[in-house]
Amino acid sequence: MIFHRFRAAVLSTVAVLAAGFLSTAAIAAARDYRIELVSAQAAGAGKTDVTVRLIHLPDSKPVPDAVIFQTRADMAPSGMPTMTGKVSPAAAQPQPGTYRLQVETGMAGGWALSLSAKIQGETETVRSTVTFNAAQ
Ligand SMILES: [Cu+2]
Repeated sequence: MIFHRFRAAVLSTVAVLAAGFLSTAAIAAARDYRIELVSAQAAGAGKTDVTVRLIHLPDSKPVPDAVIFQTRADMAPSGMPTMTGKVSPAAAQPQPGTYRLQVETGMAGGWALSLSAKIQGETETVRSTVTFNAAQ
């Protein structure tokens, strides 16, 4: 984490020197993270519990206490991008670094879940999309 802050400070100095570097610096921070699918399990009729893991790539460690604040689920992988499902936090949360959301998957098939995560100590929002299969 100390290395992380040091590098962020270097990047903001560069940004002050040349405003054009600002967006590049922001993208570099978000790219240090990956959101990956852990599991997609049926959770009653028309509902799927989707568990994802947030990874800090430089040390491959799961990141706890992130805030998932923007979500969207749709059937784009099945050729139905306008068919959406409501997303809410699942009642029971898994171990730190993993996050579980419940998606109202009214239809079986391939779904895409887009997430935005706010990570402590990072100014840049991490955005990612995972795909999963919903059973009926
Ligand atoms: Cu559909």
